[in-house]
Amino acid sequence: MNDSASAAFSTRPAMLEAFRWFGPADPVPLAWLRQTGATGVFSAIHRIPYGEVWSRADVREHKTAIETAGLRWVAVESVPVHEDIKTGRGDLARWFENYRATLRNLAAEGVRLVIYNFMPALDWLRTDMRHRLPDGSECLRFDPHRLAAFDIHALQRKGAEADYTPEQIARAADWWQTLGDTERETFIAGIIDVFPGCKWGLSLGDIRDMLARHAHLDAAALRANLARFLAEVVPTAEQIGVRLAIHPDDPPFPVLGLPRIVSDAESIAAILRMADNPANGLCFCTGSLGVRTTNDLPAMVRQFAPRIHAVHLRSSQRLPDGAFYEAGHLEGSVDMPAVVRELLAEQDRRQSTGERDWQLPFRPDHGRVMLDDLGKPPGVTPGYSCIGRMRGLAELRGLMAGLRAAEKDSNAQ
Ligand code: DNO
Repeated sequence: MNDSASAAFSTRPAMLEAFRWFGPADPVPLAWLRQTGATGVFSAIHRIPYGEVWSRADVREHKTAIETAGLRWVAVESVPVHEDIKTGRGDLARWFENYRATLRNLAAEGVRLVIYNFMPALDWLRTDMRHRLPDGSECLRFDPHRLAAFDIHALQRKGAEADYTPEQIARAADWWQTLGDTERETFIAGIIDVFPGCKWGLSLGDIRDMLARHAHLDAAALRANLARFLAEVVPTAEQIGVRLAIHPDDPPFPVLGLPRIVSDAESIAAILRMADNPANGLCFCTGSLGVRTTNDLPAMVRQFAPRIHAVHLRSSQRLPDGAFYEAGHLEGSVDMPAVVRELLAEQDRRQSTGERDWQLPFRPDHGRVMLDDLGKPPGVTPGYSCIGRMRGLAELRGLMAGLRAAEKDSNAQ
């Protein structure tokens, strides 16, 4: 084989491996991330309150910490969207201008990929942060009847019953009865600690207030508020070379009476049309989208390919009663090889057309608590233990290497 022929058959690059880092308070330090073999970091400056500007100095400091550890800040996850923008009430002009200012400061420091979500009030939600699997490891799990127990018995939301089936309501009541006071407290805290990246110490009263602020909001109104946000920030993003990537709803259906608008191919297509511009893109999260039986993930990658800017790889096992738990990265209900094959095809397209930043960054999303991490919680952030995510990364790395090797073999034939 001559040199040019061997170049044609050489293995093409895998996607860019990244790990999430919650900042200096993360119990998994940057030095460990480096040892996983990942080269990129998805990270945010969590200490800055939602809506406030990230100054250039803040950005530089965060970036320097990552680079000093030998890693690269490939995606901001997330620049949070202030709640007023989602509800459409309040000092919107200020929040839009702050968001644009943050994007400008990030771009000025060379950070040009920004993930965000548009889930009202709550980020992701599970009903069990420590579900024990038969092999002794632990994972995150969602059970509709437990959410019903939270909603009806703990939160006592008016009209909550209407959102559940009679079976779920009965199961919720039975299950709630089995819990003692301490168990109830632990269960409630697990749900309302909103976002494990930043513990806000919220109370049930705070959640009631948050929900009340969204009471007037249906899916159409929330969608209109997202369209307004995009109209306000996408032109700036485009001008300064920043790509925005919306994260899907997790779980991908309404919870606690709150609308969800980023859950399937149709809703995502509508969002991408709101500003038909590459700066308005998607964070493709297989874990979130894979919970909905009707979502055909490989087809969705093909449909949205050029607009996918960041990727979360993880799989959930769906159960017949609507529950799901977070399975191994190559197990569960997601056809991971098929999804990754499509993503690699898109990356190849970008590389061959000479696009800047052609390599698609992904992170192994969530991971089990296993081995030496068992018993460490609450020190370990739910979903973000080191060893479980590293297992996921290793499996995904192997999957990509295998797919690339198979391509090489078929090219050679
Ligand atoms: C959960 C994450 C989400 C995600 C945000 C993006 O582990 O995937 O919290 O970071 O929704 O804004």
